[in-house]
This record gives sequence, structure tokens and C-alpha cells, in this order.
Amino acid sequence: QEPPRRYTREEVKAHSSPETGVWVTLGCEVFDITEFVDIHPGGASKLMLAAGGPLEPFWALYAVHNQPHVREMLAEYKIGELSPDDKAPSILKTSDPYADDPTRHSALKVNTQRPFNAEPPPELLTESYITPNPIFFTRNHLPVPNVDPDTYRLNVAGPPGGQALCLSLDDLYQFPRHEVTVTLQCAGNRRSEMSQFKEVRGLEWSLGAISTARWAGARLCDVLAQAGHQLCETEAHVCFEGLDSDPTGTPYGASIPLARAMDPEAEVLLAYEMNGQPLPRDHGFPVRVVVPGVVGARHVKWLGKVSVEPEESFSHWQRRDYKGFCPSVDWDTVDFDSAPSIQELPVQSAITQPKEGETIEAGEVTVRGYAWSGGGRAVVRVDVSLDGGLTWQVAELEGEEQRARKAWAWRLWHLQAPLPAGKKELNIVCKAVDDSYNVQPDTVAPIWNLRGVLNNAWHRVHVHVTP
Ligand code: HEM
Ligand code: MTE
Ligand code: MO
Repeated sequence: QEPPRRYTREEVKAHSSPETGVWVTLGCEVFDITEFVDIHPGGASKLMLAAGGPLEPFWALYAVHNQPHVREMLAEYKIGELSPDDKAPSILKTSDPYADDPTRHSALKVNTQRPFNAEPPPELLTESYITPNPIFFTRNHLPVPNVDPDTYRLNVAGPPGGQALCLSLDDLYQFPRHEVTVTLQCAGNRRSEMSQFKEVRGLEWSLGAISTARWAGARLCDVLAQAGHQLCETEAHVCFEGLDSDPTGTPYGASIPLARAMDPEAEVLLAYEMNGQPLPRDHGFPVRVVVPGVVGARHVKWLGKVSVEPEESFSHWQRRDYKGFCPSVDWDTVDFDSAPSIQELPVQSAITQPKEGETIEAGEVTVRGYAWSGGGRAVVRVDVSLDGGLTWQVAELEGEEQRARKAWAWRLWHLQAPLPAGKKELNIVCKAVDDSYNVQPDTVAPIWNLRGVLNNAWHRVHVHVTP
């Protein structure tokens, strides 16, 4: 084997544009990624930030790169190694962008630390109808901004001839206070079951990327009306920007249709309270959007800006993520513009007790779980099978009654049933039905998609029974 070609950091630095070629380093290895720039899944402009230097400071920010398939991809572009006597660069000493993140509850099951993504364990998730703030699932794409409530301002763009608003927290408190109980679910909830069927790209969420809180705040329709916005005949979207941003200064963003935002019955909130407390930092302090019945990604946290636009938000997370595709679409053929952004979610349910692989006592079994549907559709029934789906029993729904067309929060449910004598194992399955009679598909196969979103297949748990 030949010794690797050696380069100095100066030489690497001289390759930082498409004209000279684009080189980067990782550890002591040098890569020529000129050909990769235009096909980088995170975009060429982000990748170019690292051109001519080390990847580490950027990959520290995007943990998505700490995966084998990313390392393998990079390995193809290796051209050599740094000279052993070349001094370490000063850029590596850049401060950790996550150093200021809040401390978290130790019960949370952490999927990634930076950015912080974590879910409550199943046994705590359905312990209470309202999820306690410290164990509410957290889905951050970026470092948590530290917002001073005294200087905080929410910018609301006005229509032509209207009134742009610049609202302090006190200004926001002047709007009628509205409270609503809403379940928030990430589109990636239960992704790990989807990736067991076939590899997907995304965080390995179990069944806990869903939680419920009592939110209080100003109604978005009241704030928009104050700025002079009205419903219009032409297509329009309300775009939100967070105060969290990536190294290019691009904020997290998302949008919802104007018609939903202006509908008082849709109860879209600019929330400043979660379960009677100011929003915790991880959940958007001091103000976040809450869009009942709609995928978590549109509930923009640390809200900085609201505007009404003729098109959906141009954010990566609106246009290049959080969309569903046919199972045959792969990363070479995917056309993100061809699919609508996820808004209302489909009917969902999962078993939180017993847990996969658990051993239970003979005699009787208690099965517990949650059920929820998007768009305000109520859960009318949860069916449970103890024999893999051959026969079914109806579970008992608990928790608050749901309002017709405004069933924003989940139902918890349980089934207590005698066990057939002599059974050594059980295949427990659950499926919910909503008030449009939408049902869940029985397996992942027909709904599998490359991003691993929208998994609402029957949830299955296999347990052993002691004689
Ligand atoms: C996403 C590779 C450099 C920012 C990705 C993905 C791959 C990748 C394979 C998709 C990962 C997945 O979804 O599983 C690479 C390689 C790089 C590189 C090989 C170096 C040669 C960078 C740099 C930045 C960056 C320097 C930031 C400044 C991003 C972002 C995403 C991404 C923002 C999207 C993350 C998301 O979907 O949430 N990259 N990347 N990448 N990358 Fe990179
Ligand atoms: N808002 C901002 N500003 N930044 C984010 O990373 N993540 C979104 C949404 N709002 C996000 C955001 C996603 S994908 C989800 S699922 C929910 O917030 C999660 O909200 P939670 O962390 O309060 O559970
Ligand atoms: Mo999400």
C-alpha cells in the first residue's frame, strides 16, 4: 500500500471555491469534495461554509452527519492526509454553539444531544393525560436561543396599506387569552419501526415523539386582524420564523395556509404558557405557534416573525423535508416539489404497556396506550388484538371527551382482558378509528417512505407469558 499524499493546511485552504476545487478536512484526512457540493442533501451553500477547512465545527452542529452512511460517502472523496508536523488550526477552538442549551430531565430518552432530541419513555408517556413539561418530547433542529423576555419583540408584517406590528410580551398579553389542550406529534414519530422494515434517513424516534399540553396565548387570527390582514380569494400562507438559526443565519421556518390561521374555530395560538407555566426554553420560550391538529413541524418555537405570503415558507423544513412519498421513491429520484407539505396528520395509536419483549403474568393482561388523529378528528374507537390481528376487542377510552371537529388532544385507552390458558406468548396489536372512519394500515410496507415520516401502521408488541 502506498503512503498517503501529504498536504498542509495552507494547501487545503487554497481550495475553497468551485474554480480551485473544494477541499475539506476531517481529523487528519483531506477530501476533495468538488463533485459533491451540488448534490449535498443539506444544500451547497451550507457545505461551502466548510470549504478549505475542517468539517468538525459544522458537524458538531448537525449531528445528522454522525452516521455510517455519511462517513462512507465522504471516504470516497479522500485524496490524502495532513502533514503530521502541520499545526492544529485555531478554528477548532470555536465555542460550542450548544453550550447554552438548558438542562434536561434525566427520564428523557435522548436520540441526539446536539441538537437536542428526546422522548419520554413509554411507561411515563401515558401516565397522565397532560404530559408534564419536563418530559414533554423535544425536537430541536438547532441550538436553543436564549431570549430576553424584556427585549423580546414579535414582528408581524402588515398587508399593503396595513399596520406592521412589533409586539412585546406585554402587548401580546393584551389580546384575549385563549386556552386549548393540544397534542403535538412529530411526523417522525415511530420512525424506528419504519427503518426496521427498510433503511430511512432521520432520527430514530420510538413511539414517544408525541405529547399533550394545555396551551395559553393569543389567537393568531386576533393578531393578524390587528395588523389588518383579511382572508383573501387567492392562495396565501402565514409564514413563521424562529429565533434559532444555523451558521449562515438562516432561521427555522414553516408555514400554514392563511385560511386555517384566520379561522377562529381552528384555534391557532401564539402561545406563551404551557400547562400553566411560561414556556420552557426547549419548547419555545417566550412564544411559540400552536396549530391544533397539524404536524409538529409547523408549531414554530421562539417565534420571531410572522408574515402573510403568496407562497409557502421557503424554509428547508417546509420544502425539502416533512413530505410523504411513494415507497418506490429513493434519494436519486425524489422530487420534493412534487409532494405537498405535511399539515394535518393521519389517525394514530400505539401501545405503551406492556413493552416489547416484556414477560407478563398469566391470568389477565392490561394493555394501555394513546390514540389521536389530525385535523380535529375525534378518536371514536380503539381495537386491540391479543393474537396478532385475528380477533379484536374494543378498548376503553379514558381522559377528556373530545369536541366534534375540534378534537385536538389525544385519548388514552386501556383494555383489561383474561389471557387464554396455556398461551406462552402474545402478539398484541392496536389500531384506532377516527370520526371520518379513517383507519390505520396494518403494516409499514405500503406506507414506507425514504424520510421515514407518517408511520401510523398498526402498533405491535410481542410479549412472553409466565405459566
Ligand atoms: C444533511 C453529507 C457537510 C449541513 C446531510 C446528509 C448527508 C450529508 C449525507 C443527509 C443526512 C441524512 O439525512 O441522513 C455531508 C458531507 C459533508 C457535509 C459528506 C462534507 C463533505 C456539511 C456542512 C454543513 C452541512 C459543512 C453545514 C454548514 C447539513 C444540513 C443537512 C445536511 C443542514 C440537513 C439536515 C436535516 O435534514 O435536518 N449532509 N454534509 N453539511 N447537512 Fe451535510
Ligand atoms: N421551531 C423552531 N424554531 N425550531 C425547531 O427546530 N422543531 C419543530 C417544531 N418547531 C422546531 C420548531 C418540530 S419538527 C417539532 S416536531 C416541534 O417543534 C417539536 O416541539 P417540542 O420540542 O416542543 O416538542
Ligand atoms: Mo418534527
